[in-house]
Amino acid sequence: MALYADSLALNLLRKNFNISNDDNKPIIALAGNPNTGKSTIFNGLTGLRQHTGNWPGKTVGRAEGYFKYKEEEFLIIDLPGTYSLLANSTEELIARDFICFARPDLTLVVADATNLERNLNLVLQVLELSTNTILVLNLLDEARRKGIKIDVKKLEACLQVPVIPAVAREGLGLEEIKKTCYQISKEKIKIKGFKITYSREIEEKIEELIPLLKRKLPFLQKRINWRWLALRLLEGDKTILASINTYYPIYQERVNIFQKGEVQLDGFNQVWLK
Ligand SMILES: Nc1nc2c(ncn2[C@@H]2O[C@H](COP(=O)(O)OP(=O)(O)O)[C@@H](O)[C@H]2O)c(=O)[nH]1
Ligand SMILES: [Mg+2]
Repeated sequence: MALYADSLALNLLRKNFNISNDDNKPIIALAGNPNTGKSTIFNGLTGLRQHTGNWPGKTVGRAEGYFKYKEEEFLIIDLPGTYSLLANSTEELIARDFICFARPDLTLVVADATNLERNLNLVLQVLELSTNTILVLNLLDEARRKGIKIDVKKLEACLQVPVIPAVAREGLGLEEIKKTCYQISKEKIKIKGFKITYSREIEEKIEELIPLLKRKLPFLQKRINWRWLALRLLEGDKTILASINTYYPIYQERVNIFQKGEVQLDGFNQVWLK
């Protein structure tokens, strides 16, 4: 019963993102830096089974579609191309809020294999928010042409997520993407996901903050990654509280205690809490 109520609540919340998913298909978010081949992958997976429009209330384009593997059908949403999830632009805000609040079952992050170092920034940020992440290493033909060799197994071991090599323009890797989505959502294979450990000072603050957040914002239990939320607050990110207000409007009073500074988190974020 609780589970049923939870899925109803989640479906209701997902309507904010224009998602109708009353038949509870697994939802896949497609993230990545611009020009990594995200649209090529999206088109390759969905074919003609797609629909385009704008994100609600925004002039940013949005595409959603379906793909099937065996008997299972997946709903895939193409997020705006971004370099980070820090909510510094409308695109970043959309991508972050989608992963944080619409809670996709899986996030596929597409990375440009010719520029892995830069692309890993977003991969790590997505992983920090949700371990249900798969890395698609695209443009491998370009990488090969440039003499770049990537040890996929090693990368997989480091990040502790599935890494799928792809040349999307030639359709290579798409079958593996579908199969991996299926295995993870259907066979409930757990993705461990690399966890960044910060300096002792920051880790102590996180430890201190999490119980306080759980106490003050109990409605977010099982609905948010507490460690990630603590990190955002420690870095003084105001946009996350605004987004919680947007997606959980009936709890605004509780969120406001942080905004008004009634609850002191001290240290890093004193400045903006005042
Ligand atoms: N060489 C090569 N080009 C690709 C590959 N995947 C996509 N592209 C090309 O890269 C460009 C950007 O792709 P697009 O899907 O629009 O990227 P997006 O901005 O991430 O959506 C297009 O010209 C694609 O044809 C690939 O695996 N190899
Ligand atoms: Mg695109």
